[in-house]
Amino acid sequence: MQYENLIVTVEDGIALVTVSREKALNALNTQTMLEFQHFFGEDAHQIDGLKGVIITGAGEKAFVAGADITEFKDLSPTEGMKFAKRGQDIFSLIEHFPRPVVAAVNGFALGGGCELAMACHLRVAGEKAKFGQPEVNLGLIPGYGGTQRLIQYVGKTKALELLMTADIIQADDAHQLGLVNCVVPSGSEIAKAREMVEKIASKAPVAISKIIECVNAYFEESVDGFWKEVDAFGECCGTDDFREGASAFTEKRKANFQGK
Ligand code: CO8
Repeated sequence: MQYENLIVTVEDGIALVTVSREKALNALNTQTMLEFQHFFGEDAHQIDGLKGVIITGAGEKAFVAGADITEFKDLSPTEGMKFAKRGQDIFSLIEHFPRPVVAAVNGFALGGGCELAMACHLRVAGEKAKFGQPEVNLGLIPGYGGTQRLIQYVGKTKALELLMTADIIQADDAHQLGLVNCVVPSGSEIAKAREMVEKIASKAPVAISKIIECVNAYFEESVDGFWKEVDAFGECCGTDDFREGASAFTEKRKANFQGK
């Protein structure tokens, strides 16, 4: 697909996806959302030897400052539901992607931008990053999963506070709350995200994809996470990588995983 608002580059098996609408602080308009859908639904699955994906925002000011407010100010209730459902489905593609997806948060991550970061498996924040769900300022609530994911990371007490006050918090506070994995000097977010993806890529790929499935299962009402784990454990036992990992351990050498 020809992307207009996403810049996608692949280097050493790591895809870097940059949301590139700097003049609108990388706000997520419909085109950008459809591009995410295409990337995580199709294109990313075609990249040979993909180790993981890093998502960031163009420029120094914003990761993503939210959904594009100019696009949804006249939505009817039915249109609003469609908008929100489509966004949730797209972010779910990210959450269920079988390789690690890391948000390199380089500035404002507000509203849909914070929701995008939360749909990723890991979050690296630059020290100038700022997080918040300011939708109530607009007479709205988060629609791309924010009410459901924020609570998973920070717990009910803090989630209700952030969602109802619309407070914008600094990177260090986000780290203390468990919303981000680490805080790094501004400008080194992508380098740190790469380091994390490389580390994960040295492990058995099937096992990594099963970890993602099982952890997601904890939050899915219709799935018994413990059974999911039993099934996934069994599947891992059937992989060449399991035999390789176990042999490497006994032979005191580094495992050479093939993802099979
Ligand atoms: N949408 C569209 N344009 C935006 C957005 C946005 N979310 N955020 C910033 N911009 C634009 C501004 O309009 C401005 O454009 P212009 O230069 O043409 O006037 C440009 O980006 C620069 O922004 P500012 O001049 O405002 O920059 P400041 O440094 O003064 O302020 C802020 C930065 C604090 C980030 C400020 O821009 C701001 O508050 N932005 C809006 C943040 C926000 O409310 N985000 C949540 C949006 S709602 C949402 O995400 C809901 C998600 C679920 C949707 C479900 C579908 C129905």
